Amino acid sequence: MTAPTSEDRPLVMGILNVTPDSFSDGGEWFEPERALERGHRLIAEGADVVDVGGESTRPGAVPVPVDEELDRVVPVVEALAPHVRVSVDTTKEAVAEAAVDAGATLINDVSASLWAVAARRRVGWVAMHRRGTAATMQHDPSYADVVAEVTALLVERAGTARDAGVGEVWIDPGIGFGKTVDHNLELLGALDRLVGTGWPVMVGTSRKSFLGVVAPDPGGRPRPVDQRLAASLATATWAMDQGVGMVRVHDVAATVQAAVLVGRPGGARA
Ligand code: HH2
Repeated sequence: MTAPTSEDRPLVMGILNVTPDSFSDGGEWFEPERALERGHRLIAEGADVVDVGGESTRPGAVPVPVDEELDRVVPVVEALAPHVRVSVDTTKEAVAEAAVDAGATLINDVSASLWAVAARRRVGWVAMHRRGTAATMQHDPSYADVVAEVTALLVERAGTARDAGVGEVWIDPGIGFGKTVDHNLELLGALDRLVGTGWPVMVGTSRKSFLGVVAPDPGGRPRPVDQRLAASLATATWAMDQGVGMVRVHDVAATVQAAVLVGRPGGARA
């Protein structure tokens, strides 16, 4: 299974949320002009892929009707695709199809269910693990063995996708999607097992709430979302050092620096 990897470093996917309600930057890039500005900024900072999403996946997020999601996503994909590789962050087949028509070449699928679209359209596919939906996923998630269960599901889906003809498959443990703080830490601690499956691995920890809990402020309070850069960078660096091929982040410039260091010949991974 081949996936594009930079010769010298892991890939950095920059997040572009064209939503009014994403957990860390909801509303900031919602206007089309602002979204494009943001997209070009991510490119200038060195993003290898820009991930365009029109529906927040945060716990409790309100579902977005398909027409609304298309209106948010398609013009932005179309405008950015000539300049950078674009992925579409969606769970809807119609949105994935339209985004591919508009130039996206990777479907970032938090439901791990759209492999048939990727096969038909000859584009890449990210299979992310989640438990339940945005409405239910943080209702007391439990696993007998989170690492084994997540790995088994992802390997099964990746194999199905490959058998269906998808040539580029990524697997992603879905940090924060139906997982407690401890589950997230266990999964991060066992990234080598995911990498060991042989499938290219992608991870997204950027600004997620568990970071604020694990690395609180000096008074012991969970850090708010605008104070999670250091922890985001630390976890992205850890993931890349474990052999993860792509990290999904808000703070591209800083993460590219980390990726260069980790991936540098003679660097941490050599
Ligand atoms: N995390 C989010 C969204 N999409 N896709 C993958 N493959 N992996 C992730 O960890 C992942 C993802 C959540 O982050 P964000 O897009 O910043 O927030 P929201 O879903 O609220 O828009």
